[in-house]
Amino acid sequence: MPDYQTILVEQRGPVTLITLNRPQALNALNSQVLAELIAALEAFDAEDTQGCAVLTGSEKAFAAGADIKEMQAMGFAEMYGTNHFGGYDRITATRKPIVAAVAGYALGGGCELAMMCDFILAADNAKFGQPEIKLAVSPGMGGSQRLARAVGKAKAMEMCLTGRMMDAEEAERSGLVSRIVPLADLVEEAVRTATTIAGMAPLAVKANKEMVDAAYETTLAQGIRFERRLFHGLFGTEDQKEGMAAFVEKRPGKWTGK
Ligand code: CO8
Repeated sequence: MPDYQTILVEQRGPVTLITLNRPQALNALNSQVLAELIAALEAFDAEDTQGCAVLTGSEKAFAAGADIKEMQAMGFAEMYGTNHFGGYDRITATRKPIVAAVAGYALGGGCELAMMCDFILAADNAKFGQPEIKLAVSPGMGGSQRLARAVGKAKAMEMCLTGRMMDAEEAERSGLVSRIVPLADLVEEAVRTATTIAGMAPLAVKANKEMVDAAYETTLAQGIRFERRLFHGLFGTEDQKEGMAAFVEKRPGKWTGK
């Protein structure tokens, strides 16, 4: 395992658990965190023994945003010229699923990072917000777009314009998170959920992720056509034959990933 400074990475069976680890800055996301996160996720995506990742932070903060101290002095030329934080697109390019396990603050870039994952499990103390407006800026890593798609325009607009935080209950009610879990169980429950996903046929996992994601990118008719083509395509896999035979023979399937 490479020697990361700002994240911890461990393999729990088929699940890669990545923990943001800058407690002194409430896991604020700086360039080093981004570089290490991308490296860890690319390694995870390429490792055949790993089927699903969990991304988490601490009990107090998943991540309190992009690192304000790092950005403070930057000007337009540096931001635009280096496409600052454009590298986060590489996180959503991960083909295997990533579950965000969010406890405490998920603010600004932290909320945006959680929303880049495939779904969010929230601890009962989780708080989500896009408070960038209080710094006289705006979301810059997809927050205005993903939050609006997740919770609708009214809540997204209010949160972006006022910086108001949403607690776990409201986040679940609004569709931002899939479920609320007691804080003490959060990481174990996320790893359990990720283990379930990792136990599915790998090509079907990738196809399911890709088609749900397509719902955000296409019209309904295009999305349905895309789903049907992928569904048809899965009938060309060995695992489809095995999965259906296993059902008929009343036994668990054994996947080859082919
Ligand atoms: N960046 C840098 N340091 C931070 C950040 C941050 N986002 N958040 C907290 N810290 C640091 C604090 O400065 C403090 O450090 P120190 O002890 O050296 O003073 C330490 O973490 C602990 O923080 P607090 O003392 O403030 O802890 P509290 O429990 O009192 O408050 C809060 C917790 C409410 C979370 C508070 O820390 C806070 O409001 N943080 C900032 C939240 C915020 O504004 N986030 C948005 C940042 S901007 C952003 O994310 C833009 C994303 C898009 C970028 C795209 C670029 C292209």
